[in-house]
Amino acid sequence: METMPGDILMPRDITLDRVRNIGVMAHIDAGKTTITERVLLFTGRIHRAGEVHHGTAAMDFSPEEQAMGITINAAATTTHWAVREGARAGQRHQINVIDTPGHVDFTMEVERSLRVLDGAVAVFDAARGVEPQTETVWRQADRYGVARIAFVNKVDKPGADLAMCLDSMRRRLGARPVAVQLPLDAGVIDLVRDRAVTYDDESGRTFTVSEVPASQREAATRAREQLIEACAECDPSLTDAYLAGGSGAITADDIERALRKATIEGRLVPVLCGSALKNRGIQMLLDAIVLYLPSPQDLPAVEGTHPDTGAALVRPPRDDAPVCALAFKVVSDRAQGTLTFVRVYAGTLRPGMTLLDTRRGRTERVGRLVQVHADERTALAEAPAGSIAAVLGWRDVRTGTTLCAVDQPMVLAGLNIPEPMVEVALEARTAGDSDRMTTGLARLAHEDPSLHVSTDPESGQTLLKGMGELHLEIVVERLRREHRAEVRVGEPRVAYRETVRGAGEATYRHVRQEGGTGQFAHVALSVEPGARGSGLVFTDDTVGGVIPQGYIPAIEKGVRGAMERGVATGHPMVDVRVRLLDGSFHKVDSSGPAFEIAGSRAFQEAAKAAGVVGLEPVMSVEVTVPEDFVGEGLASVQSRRGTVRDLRALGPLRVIDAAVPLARLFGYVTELRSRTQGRGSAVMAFSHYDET
Ligand SMILES: Nc1nc2c(ncn2[C@@H]2O[C@H](COP(=O)(O)OP(=O)(O)OP(=O)(O)O)[C@@H](O)[C@H]2O)c(=O)[nH]1
Ligand SMILES: [Mg+2]
Repeated sequence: METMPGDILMPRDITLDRVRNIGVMAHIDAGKTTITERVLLFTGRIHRAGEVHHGTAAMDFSPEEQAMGITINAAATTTHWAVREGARAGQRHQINVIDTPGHVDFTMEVERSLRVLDGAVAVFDAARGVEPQTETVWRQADRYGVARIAFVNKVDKPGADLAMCLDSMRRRLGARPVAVQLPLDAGVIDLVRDRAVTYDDESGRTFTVSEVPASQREAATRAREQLIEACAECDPSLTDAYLAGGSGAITADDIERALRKATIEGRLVPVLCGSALKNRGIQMLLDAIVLYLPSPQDLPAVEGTHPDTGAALVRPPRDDAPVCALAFKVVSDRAQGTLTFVRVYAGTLRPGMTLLDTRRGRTERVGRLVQVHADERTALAEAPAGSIAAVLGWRDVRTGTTLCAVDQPMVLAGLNIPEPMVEVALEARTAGDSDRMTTGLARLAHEDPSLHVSTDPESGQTLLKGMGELHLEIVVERLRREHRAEVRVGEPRVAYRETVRGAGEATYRHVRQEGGTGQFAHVALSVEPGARGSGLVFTDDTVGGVIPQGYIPAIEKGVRGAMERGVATGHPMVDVRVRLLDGSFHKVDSSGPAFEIAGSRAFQEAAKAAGVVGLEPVMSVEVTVPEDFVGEGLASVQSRRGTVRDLRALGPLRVIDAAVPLARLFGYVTELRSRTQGRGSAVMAFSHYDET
């Protein structure tokens, strides 16, 4: 659905300090989509909240999401909110929200969202606290410096425990959480304003403010002291007032100001609580998004480099600056064409404008510009600095590409692409299916950089690599539904890789003399292990121009190609540092291709000298079983080469934290259920690569 002119949004009707670009992130099932749905409801963006478990949530709009009741794609929306009291009372703020998936297989969606967002709401299940994928998304947010507030959801559930949640955030995330609310039966205690907020009915639309009930007075006073102390510690301007007059000398506005600063600096995480399903706590969550999370203006000017010179550049988030935007998501739809989501860091995007695609060195025209709400689009006259918008019709712009003013080029850091961990072989049913499979896969891989398509050199089969079984299943389903390609799918296998164990050196001379033309390239290089996840780090340490600069990229290309093919196990090699040490060239016979061959061969020999080891993904698995089934739970982990790291009680349940190789996890959940009469459950997240 698309609303056309007439609805064109007015340019910059909201100043930059009133914009919030936020994500909702958590472990699977914490309630992110339910919260986002309520946010839309209480801000008047939608008039009836859909439920995830009925397949009617606006944000989970794809047929696969509706059928499975989980989020697969990061979905964007925009809404508005004004806080009712305090220093910002009555100011209309624009909140751009991205609801992210929690399932480990869709970690790419979280990665790309956090890359462009300024703040996030981290959601916790009140009865579970930090879960394995919470740790992953928390680290992703750390990596991109995204400020966070926490929402402890599902306080209506038996076993809900705010103190346990705070404690697990401290222990497992190394975070510094500070409660700004305590749960009540039908509402919360607002610690900032020291009062109770109780909802009038189930709809959650209206609530009554009253004194903190006597039974909670002591707990509320203690929690409020802790909140004020935490604020005073982070804000020197409050410290003096606090030391002189105690907490009585600190006003609600003081607390809000100090908390905002501490949250933006990443020193504190304000913690709210509520129940999205029961419509509790959403208005105060919206207030907290406005009050504590940063606007684009609160962040440092965006940093990048000049594409040709590599010189460092910064650009302020101003509407009149030269445009600089990052493409972070591509969605292709057969009916509607390609939609490219961009975060505008500087300048103003307008339809008709020509921008430079810094990856391809080509220009792209901005055709139609839209604001996206789930699967609806509204035409935009412009997208100013700090906004998130989408461009229709770019076919070749890839995720992670910087688009900028043609005469003021600037490249931003791209995004981290997770390594695929599982692969399957695909076989098209008919020749027609084969063609449709090829085009379909190309489109799907263009949307999703965590999906890799290749051809097995031996069998000629199409290999599909991705983050997990579910990820690949969804791709096959979309091939069938969107691209009408029927395929047979092989058994899932782990995508192994290799790396070097130690350091090694090698020299290779590539010399050919055939007829009149010769080939000459001579390369000496060293390899050593690199940090996990670093891929290839290549440096040129040669001196005195022994190899002309123009041949260095060819050597690196040769090394990269050899890594992709693998040196010893046939699996791709990762995480090595390569230094080019020495070499020589011939004025006539040397060429790029000759140096590429020499680079590749020298690398293979150096890697063999260093010692090659296989690597396999290991997952953190959290197994939850009733107390009587602890033995079965432990046995299920041990029988799959797992290591138990921790065993703890969670009310009447026992939680086993284990590390288990992914290769041994296919079919695990089904086995666990049958061993525990259906009462055990397991969730997992990527942990690390281990030697095979
Ligand atoms: N009891 C209770 N259940 C809730 C609450 N919020 C959400 N749920 C339920 O929890 C389930 C998961 O909710 P979702 O909103 O889909 O969770 P999510 O975090 O978006 O999950 P993914 O996107 O798949 O990672 C649904 O059945 C919700 O109805 C709550 O406050 N209390
Ligand atoms: Mg969801």
